[in-house]
Amino acid sequence: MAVLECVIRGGTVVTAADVVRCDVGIRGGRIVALGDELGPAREIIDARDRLVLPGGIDSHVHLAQPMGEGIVMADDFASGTRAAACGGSTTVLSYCLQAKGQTLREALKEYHAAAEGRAYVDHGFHLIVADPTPAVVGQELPALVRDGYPSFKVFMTYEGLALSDLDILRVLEVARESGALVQVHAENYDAIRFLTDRLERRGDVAPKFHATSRPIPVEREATHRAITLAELIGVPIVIVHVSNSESMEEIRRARARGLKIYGETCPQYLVLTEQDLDGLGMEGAKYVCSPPPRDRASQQACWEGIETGVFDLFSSDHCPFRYEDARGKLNPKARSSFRWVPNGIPGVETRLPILFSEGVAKRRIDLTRFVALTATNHAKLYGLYPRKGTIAVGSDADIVLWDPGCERTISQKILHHGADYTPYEGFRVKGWPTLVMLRGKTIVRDGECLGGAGDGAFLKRETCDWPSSRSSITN
Ligand code: DUC
Ligand code: ZN
Ligand code: ZN
Repeated sequence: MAVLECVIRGGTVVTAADVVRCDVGIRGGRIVALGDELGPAREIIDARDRLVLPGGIDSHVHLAQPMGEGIVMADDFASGTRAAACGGSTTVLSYCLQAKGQTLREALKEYHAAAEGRAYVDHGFHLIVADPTPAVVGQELPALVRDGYPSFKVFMTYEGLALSDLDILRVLEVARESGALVQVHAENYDAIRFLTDRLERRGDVAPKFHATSRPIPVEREATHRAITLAELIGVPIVIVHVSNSESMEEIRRARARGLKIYGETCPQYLVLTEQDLDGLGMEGAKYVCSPPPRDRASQQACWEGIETGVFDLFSSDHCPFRYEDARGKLNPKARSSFRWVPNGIPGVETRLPILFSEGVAKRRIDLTRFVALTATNHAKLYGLYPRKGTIAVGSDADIVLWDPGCERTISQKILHHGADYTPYEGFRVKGWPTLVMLRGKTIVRDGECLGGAGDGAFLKRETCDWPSSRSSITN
């Protein structure tokens, strides 16, 4: 057998199924051997006292997305994927937002141009269907699924983005016929508009009223409706960024009826609350995202969803804006109403440390579940498995050495994203990535980014057979 390029020696290898002490042999960017005392190799990496994890997959990331009206996202493909790498994620699935009047192919051309030569980690695109003309839905979408884009996102809220139920049904039907998976942003647009208008009339315009304008029933109703539409068509969907127990209950009830409904939650729903939006002056704008963080009871419910399998996916919903910036959170109109504060917070670099620390170190979940939630299930649902999301012979050598005892305080000073703040400033975590490898190349070592813009490749993804029950993907 030809000499190995690299052996990761003596670590504890974790997959969604097992925790095994063994070496990992790498050649040509792939894992080619798992076993004891592998070698010889050109490079030996000592992994004693380290967990050896599949590279994280963050399937919900917004990068370089045009926001309109003088607002600019804080991360382009370079800074956003560099931050992903430093936080232990080796694949991101980002969004390609169709503008009104634009075809999806035109939109994709722009996003590919933005990513080309800039990405530090591997990446793919979900297609946000914002202008569902008959040609887009009937011709473009099925062709794009075949071309490697087998996932769409539809919005039930936002000016210029919200689709009618009729249009959502049309998109869901194409998904069923083509094998694509549809993500749904479930919030009731008319209810938010009504509540926002009423709050503004009363002069309740501070950032904290963002949460008041989108209470739990707004999310629960839309979740129920999205599931009903999926049930009518007979197609699986993912309810993304779920924030509370009532929406989770809709997912549970749907599954009890035999539907394939997948659930995603995010760090902000585990460790932030509505109180964070109630800071001095405009400080609360730093936490404005949708759905908004809720209360302690909702945090607890989301933890139960992580533990019991309501959630299959743990993603960041990284959607960064600078705070001290007229093109970000503090744009000229933001002080006049929360309505104008851009929605979204950074989180791609802190996703894994927060879940590991709060979940694994505090014994809420075990290591296999951590890997399923942060890597394997993303690969399985979005057409990347087994190339990505696991440590197995034949898989890409996307590997993270994780120090489970390393204690860090999350701070803007140590992060690599393009935002000028982190909503998790001062948050103490236990567990941090010490080495990150992308297809056999070390791109991060001891906090230093060694990778380069252009290391990351575009991933053409496949359609997949949906697991027949959630338990088959979530272990
Ligand atoms: N939805 C997202 O998925 N991300 C940011 C903002 C939003 O509403
Ligand atoms: Zn959304
Ligand atoms: Zn998002």
